[in-house]
Amino acid sequence: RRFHVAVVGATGAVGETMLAILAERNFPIATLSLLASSRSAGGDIEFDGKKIKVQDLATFDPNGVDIALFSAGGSVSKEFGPKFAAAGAVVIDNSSAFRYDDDVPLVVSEVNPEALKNRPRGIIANPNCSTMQMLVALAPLHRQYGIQRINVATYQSVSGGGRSALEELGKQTGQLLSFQEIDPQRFPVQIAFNLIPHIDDFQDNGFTKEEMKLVWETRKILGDDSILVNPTAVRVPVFYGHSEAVTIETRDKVTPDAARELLSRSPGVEVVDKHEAGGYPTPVTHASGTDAVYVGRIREDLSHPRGLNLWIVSDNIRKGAALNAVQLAELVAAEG
Ligand code: A2P
Ligand code: 11C
Repeated sequence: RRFHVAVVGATGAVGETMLAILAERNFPIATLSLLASSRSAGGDIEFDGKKIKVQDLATFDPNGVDIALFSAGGSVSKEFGPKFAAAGAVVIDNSSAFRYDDDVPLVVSEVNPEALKNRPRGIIANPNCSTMQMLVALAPLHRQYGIQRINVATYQSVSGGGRSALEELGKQTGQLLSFQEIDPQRFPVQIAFNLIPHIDDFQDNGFTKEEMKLVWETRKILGDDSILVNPTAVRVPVFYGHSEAVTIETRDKVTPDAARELLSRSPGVEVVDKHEAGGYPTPVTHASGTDAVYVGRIREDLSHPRGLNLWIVSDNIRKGAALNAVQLAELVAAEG
């Protein structure tokens, strides 16, 4: 069977990668509707060698759509996601609009694929990129050794902020290298040659929403509200690929060798962990433009008898967003 697929936010950084991945993986498409705002409606996007016109989401009739991939921001998802679902589509939503609703499954394809079958509202939520890559690597360790606590500091690339954020890093870098003034718009302060410990809105508890997503989403996806997560989320001047320095404390001791062995046979994970120059993953040398979650720098926590350190790197636009959304669409398609 082939499906009528709609991509909402098709002109965005995630949307364009959803299209590339649908084509790469030969998703069984009967018809493809590309939707965005009225600003880009009427333009052409190439898909699998053919030009397709972008349509205005506001005036599009969702009847007949089987699977809709949404990545146009939370407010667009809140308004249009339920309308597409009511018209009969399965909505796979990349925004944070529905992730924490009890009747919306939150699914990482390698971790809890069975959860997507229970979707009373016809909506499946795609996790945030930083949680996604962390759990592809940590879920196998959790199943075998019981993770009790996670300390994580993220190093998140600007592409997480969409096309305008990519442009701002490029522009500021050029301006600063030619001794010009910069004028931060998309980030609160200078991002080129800088680090910003602030992603998404501040919460009452002093954490940012990006940090709290790591807490809320980890518990929901692993189905274990007892897991303690202590996050710090930092934006770094990298274009593509998020990195994470993670320390886990487990119920049962896991040695670095056992962790390397388990992770090297876990789906979606690649271990890159040689103790030599370049023997570890980085966003540029490994992650950018690829599908795996790379894990390196696996070593014992010197300060805790059941602690383990890991360095986890992945392309936030691919596994962190577009690829997982397409993998969820493949699971839905397999239902028939
Ligand atoms: P558009 O190109 O018409 O603005 P990014 O995350 O890279 O900034 O991309 C955001 C995506 O969401 C784009 O495809 C953008 O379309 C789309 N989008 C933003 N606002 C709306 C809206 N109100 N209706 C439909 N699509 C929207
Ligand atoms: C970032 N993680 O790197 C964000 C982008 O909740 O889907 C995705 C935000 C989300 O800026």
